[in-house]
Amino acid sequence: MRKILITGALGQIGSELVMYMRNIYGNENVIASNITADGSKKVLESGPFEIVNVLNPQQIADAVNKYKVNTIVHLASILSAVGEANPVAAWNLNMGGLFNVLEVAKENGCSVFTPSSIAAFGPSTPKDKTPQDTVQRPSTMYGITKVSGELLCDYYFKRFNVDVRGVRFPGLISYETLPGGGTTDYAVHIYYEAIKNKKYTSYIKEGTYMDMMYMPDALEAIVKLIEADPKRLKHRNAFNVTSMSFEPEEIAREIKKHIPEFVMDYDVDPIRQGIADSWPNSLDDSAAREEWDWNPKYDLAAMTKDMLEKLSVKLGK
Ligand code: AKB
Repeated sequence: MRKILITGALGQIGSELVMYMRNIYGNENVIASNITADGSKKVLESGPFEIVNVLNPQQIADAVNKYKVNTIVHLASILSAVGEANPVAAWNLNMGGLFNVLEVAKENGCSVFTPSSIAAFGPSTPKDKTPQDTVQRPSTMYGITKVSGELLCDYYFKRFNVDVRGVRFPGLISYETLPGGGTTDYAVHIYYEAIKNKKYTSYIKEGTYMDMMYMPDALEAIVKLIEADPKRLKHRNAFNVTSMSFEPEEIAREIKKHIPEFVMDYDVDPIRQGIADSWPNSLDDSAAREEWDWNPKYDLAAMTKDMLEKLSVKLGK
């Protein structure tokens, strides 16, 4: 039976992953942890919760020992835009946290899942249908921590046989918890503003394509890869995964089908635009499809319909 510790459990992915995993593995077998107890009541009240600062290895080890954890899902991380505003904090948290998790996993025989990102690619990477194995020279601190993290995960598997798995997530779109300072966040904010004010000012320029994914597909990807037959995995870490690639005009057009009065204009943020310009337009995720049957369900139209329905209820509109 899996006993799973999730770090960063009150963040955008964590707050949904905890509930998704509790449903599959049982409430008592999924231990949520976070640096503060500030966030989703559902997560805090439906099963075990521990305060864990991933920069404190003893706190990770204590939670692992207390609950006899055998699987760690490590999500605590600083995203791209916040990382550019504070590169030192991004390096310290993203590298220090991952290192501590891998060490605790090695000492306690745990397997690990941790996400990388499309940010692990850079301006010299092929932009369209970016291959699984290609040039990785990112130009952001967040991206540098993601490539370094991919290498560190490979190292712990090859050197210490720690079963570390992961995907390169694109921008994740969800309605439960807001993302915390990424470049792709516009594709979440646009839905909130469409419902609240019927207008949105995009900080990302027209014509900028980035990969995106709806949260239900992301949650399924995590569990599918954790449960995948290791004999089939040639890559193990840092699988390209994607569901859709669009630019701001396309998401606005899709929203207009449901809210005809919706209008969008632009006030481009040079920092986040620069980050977006350094990332791929679209990924080739065939390795994930071949090795563990990755097969997302939501495209832009299906996601937009669901997001608008769910958010209207949440925002009481
Ligand atoms: C970000 O925009 O920083 C994240 C990511 C793509 O990793 N959403």
